Amino acid sequence: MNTMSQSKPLHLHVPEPSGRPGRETDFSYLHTSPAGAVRRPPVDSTPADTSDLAYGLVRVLDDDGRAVGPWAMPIDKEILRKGLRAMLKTRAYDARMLIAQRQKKISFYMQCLGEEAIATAHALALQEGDMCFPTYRQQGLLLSRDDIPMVDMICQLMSNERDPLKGRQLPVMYSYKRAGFFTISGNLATQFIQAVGWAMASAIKNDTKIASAWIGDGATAEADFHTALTFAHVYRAPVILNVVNNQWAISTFQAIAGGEATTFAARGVGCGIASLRVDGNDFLAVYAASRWAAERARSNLGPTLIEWVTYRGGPHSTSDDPSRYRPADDWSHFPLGDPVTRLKQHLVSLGAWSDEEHVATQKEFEAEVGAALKEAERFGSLADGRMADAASMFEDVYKEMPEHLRRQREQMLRETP
Ligand SMILES: Cc1ncc(C[n+]2csc(CCOP(=O)(O)OP(=O)(O)O)c2C)c(N)n1
Ligand SMILES: [Mg+2]
Repeated sequence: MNTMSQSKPLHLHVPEPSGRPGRETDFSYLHTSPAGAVRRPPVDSTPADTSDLAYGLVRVLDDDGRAVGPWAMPIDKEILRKGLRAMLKTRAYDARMLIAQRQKKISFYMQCLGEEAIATAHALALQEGDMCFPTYRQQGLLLSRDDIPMVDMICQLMSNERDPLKGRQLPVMYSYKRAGFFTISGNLATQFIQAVGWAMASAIKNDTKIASAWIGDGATAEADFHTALTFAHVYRAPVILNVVNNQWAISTFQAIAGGEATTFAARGVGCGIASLRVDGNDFLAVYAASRWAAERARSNLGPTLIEWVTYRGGPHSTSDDPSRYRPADDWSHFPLGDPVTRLKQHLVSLGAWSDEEHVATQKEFEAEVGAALKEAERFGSLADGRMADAASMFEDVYKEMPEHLRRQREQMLRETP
C-alpha cells in the first residue's frame, strides 16, 4: 500500500450551462471551425481517417453567404430554392400549430424552430424507398415533400375523424410508409436500433435502399444508442446515424449527456464508424454531408454518424417553459445563426431569391397552412370532441379480426350510446 499519497476528498464534476436566466450564455464552449476550413475526405475513407472531422465543424456558408471550401458542391439553384421554400413552409406550419394548441384545438405540439435545415436538406439527399426513423422534431422530412397533404398531418394532430392513425398516436407522432417516414415512437433512442435493423435487413435482401436514424443529444445517453452503433459497425449496415445536437434535452443541457469534453460525433469514431460534425444551420453543409454519408451507405462502405450542431429555438414542447432554465434571448446569440436567414442570404447573392419573394412566400405558406387547418377542423378537433370512432380500436390489431375481438366490438357498440 502506498502510504505516501495524500487523501484529498473526492468530488464529482457536474456540468453546468454557462448561461442561465438573467446570465448570458458564453457560447465559446461550442467549438466551431471557419467556413470551408474542414477537409472533405474521399467517401471510401476508413472510419479512423475521419477522426479530425468528428472534432471539427463542416461548414460551407461563410458570414457573407458565400459557399466556400471543399464541401461546397455544385447544387442546382432550383434545389436550393426548393430547400428554402421547405424551410419556410415548416416554420409557418409550426407557428400556426403552436397557436392551434393554445386555442385548444390540439392537445400538444412540438416545433423544430431553428433546426429546419437539417431535415429538409437531408430529405433532398435521400432517394425514394430509403427509410427514415425520425423523432418528433423531423417534420421537415414530410413538409419538404409534395405528396403528403398538410390536411392529413393536421388531422393526426387533432386525432379527429380523418386522423390516418385513428387517434392511436400522440399528436406529432406521424407515420408515412410511402414517404419513407417510419412511425414515430415516443420511446427515445429506439429509432437507432430499429434503423440499423432495417438497414441490415435491406442488405440481407440485397436491396439498394438505405436507412436514416434520428436521435437527439440527450437521448444518446440511452443504451439503445450504443447498441445500435455496435451492430452498425460490425455488419457495416447501410445506415446514416443522425445525432441532432440542439444543445438541450428539455431543461437538461447537452453536457449532461456527455457533450462537454468531447463531441457526440466522436462516439462514432470510437465505435469504428466514419463520423462528421456538421453545422446543422448551414443548408449547404447539411446537403453535402448527407450526400457523402448516403453514398457511403449505398456503396457498401458502411455507416456514417453525423452530429448536426444546431440550437432548439423554441420550447421543448407546448408543455415546456424554457425561460425557467435558459436566457430568454439565447437563440439570438447562437454563433451558427438562423438557417433560414443564411440560405436566404446565399440565394439572394446568387440572384435566385429576393426580399419580395421571401415575404410573398411566407404569406403563401401562412395562407396554405391556415386553409389546411380550416379544412382539417371540418373533421373535428379537440375543441369539439369529434374523434376517431372508438370501435376502430379493434381494427389493425390482427390481419383478420379474431372472434373474441369481434365479440368485444359488438358488445361495445351495443352498450355505448
Ligand atoms: C426512453 C425515454 N426516456 C425519456 C423520455 C422523456 N423525454 C421525452 S423528450 C426528452 C428529451 C430528449 O432530448 P433530446 O434527445 O436532446 O432531443 P430534443 O428534444 O432536444 O430534440 C425526454 C427526456 C422518453 N420519451 N423516452
Ligand atoms: Mg436535444
